[in-house]
Amino acid sequence: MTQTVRRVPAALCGVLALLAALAAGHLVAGFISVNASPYLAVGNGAIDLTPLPLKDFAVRTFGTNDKLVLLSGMALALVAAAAAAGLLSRRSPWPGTIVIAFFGVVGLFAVYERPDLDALALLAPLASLVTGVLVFRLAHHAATIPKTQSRRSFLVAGLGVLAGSALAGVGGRLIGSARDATASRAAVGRLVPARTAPAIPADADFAKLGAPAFLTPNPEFYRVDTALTVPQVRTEDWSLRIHGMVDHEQRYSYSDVRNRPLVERTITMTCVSNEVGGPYVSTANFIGVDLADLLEEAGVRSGAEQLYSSSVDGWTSGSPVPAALDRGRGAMLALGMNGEPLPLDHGFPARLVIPGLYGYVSATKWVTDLEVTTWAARQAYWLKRGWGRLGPIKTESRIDTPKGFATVAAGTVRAAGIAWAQHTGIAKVEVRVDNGAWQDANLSHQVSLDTWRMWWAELNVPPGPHQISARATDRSGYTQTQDRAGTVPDGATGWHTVTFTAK
Ligand SMILES: Nc1nc2c(c(=O)[nH]1)N[C@H]1C(S)=C(S)[C@@H](COP(=O)(O)O)O[C@H]1N2
Ligand SMILES: [Mo]
Repeated sequence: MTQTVRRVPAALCGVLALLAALAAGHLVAGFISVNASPYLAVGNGAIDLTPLPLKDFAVRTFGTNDKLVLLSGMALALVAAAAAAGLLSRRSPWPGTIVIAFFGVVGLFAVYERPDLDALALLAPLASLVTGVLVFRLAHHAATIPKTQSRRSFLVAGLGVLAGSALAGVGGRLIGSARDATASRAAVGRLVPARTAPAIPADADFAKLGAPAFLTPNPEFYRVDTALTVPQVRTEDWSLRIHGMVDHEQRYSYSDVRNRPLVERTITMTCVSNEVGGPYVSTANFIGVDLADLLEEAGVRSGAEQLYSSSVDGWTSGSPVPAALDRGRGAMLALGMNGEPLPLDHGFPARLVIPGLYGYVSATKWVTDLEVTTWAARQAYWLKRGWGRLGPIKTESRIDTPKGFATVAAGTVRAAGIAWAQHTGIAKVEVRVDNGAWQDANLSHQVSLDTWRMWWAELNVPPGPHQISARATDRSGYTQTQDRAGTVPDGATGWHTVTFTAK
């Protein structure tokens, strides 16, 4: 007759097995690719499966931290499930074994589903599965040894597993980071454009008055993507394929692209998930080549509608072919940003940038494949999940100063912020206090129609609680609507309003 395991050691058996399984998977993934780590693969799979409203909520609520929140939530859920698996196994090791093996299989599936990994990558979740089951059985066995020795042998086994897991986890991390793309990026050196962007004049921003700097430093540039771990692509492993409805399929290596005359353009990018007043808008000098040049070398056939681009991590985007070919718009295959090679999290070695379109339909990072096709033939990542097909950026404005719920001195209050209507241009920004009259703001120098414009104004504010609102008018004559719309399916609308107190 087998003996019943006490509750705490029973739960610990599950948790130890989990730790060992994750560590083993991470160690093996270190030799293949971080993305083969079953834990991360499950997280990435969860992102792709998350229903749209929840994902939009996560991006809005946690911003770039949504990934950390997801990983921590997963860790908590896994520990709870592992403890439960252990508790199910107080009499027989089998229920726990089955639960642990089931998690192992989920990990295998998640890695199998990743488009950027081959069969070899399955070794990582396989290592997790085998380790998890073995450690569970061993720990369970140690926990059932007759009372006198039980505590001690269980403790020894437990500490052994902990130490082994820590070593494996750290080892996986070290081995993995030796394989990442940092060194490859450093080897690229400075990218020198043959045609530089016009210098940004001193009156292009009102940074001293409380609006952002005109060019966003790379570390501050907003980041939005579905990648739980940043894809690691070395220039020597990268190539771009152009195929589909073209006359001559093309393939470019990194040096093929880099050795062409590079152009530089100042472009303001915006995310469709940006709420009114939100942070997902930034400006950089992008360095690269004209996308139209590459597409013309391939020879786009008539009837082509969609440029369907794929990232190395499987994310896809569909851009309208006319926008990609329009020389006046200046769509780019970008290699650099603000004088440097693209930062890893902004798409190194190469990404697309198409002025005037939200990032989800224009700005594929870690891009490796361009298929010229029709709208009917392919549905890109976010289109499948309910977002709009075309994604032109909406005319918007934001108040950066005063900050929400600030207290300021009553009297003359300075407000400052940004406005954007990429590829159309901003003509006017107006501000008002409460429901007072609209007043024209001072506008900064117009650098290009594809970039934001800064504004500032002085407002007369009596003591008390107040609101400031802003609205922009673009060069087509359109004034931002007051009607509030959420970000789904094609971008938020409404006036940004800031509540503050004057004393
Ligand atoms: N591979 C990949 N590229 C991507 C995305 C992504 O999830 N994966 N997100 C897009 C979206 S929604 C936006 S707004 C921009 C953001 O680019 P950034 O992170 O460099 O600011 O990248 C686009 N390119
Ligand atoms: Mo986006």
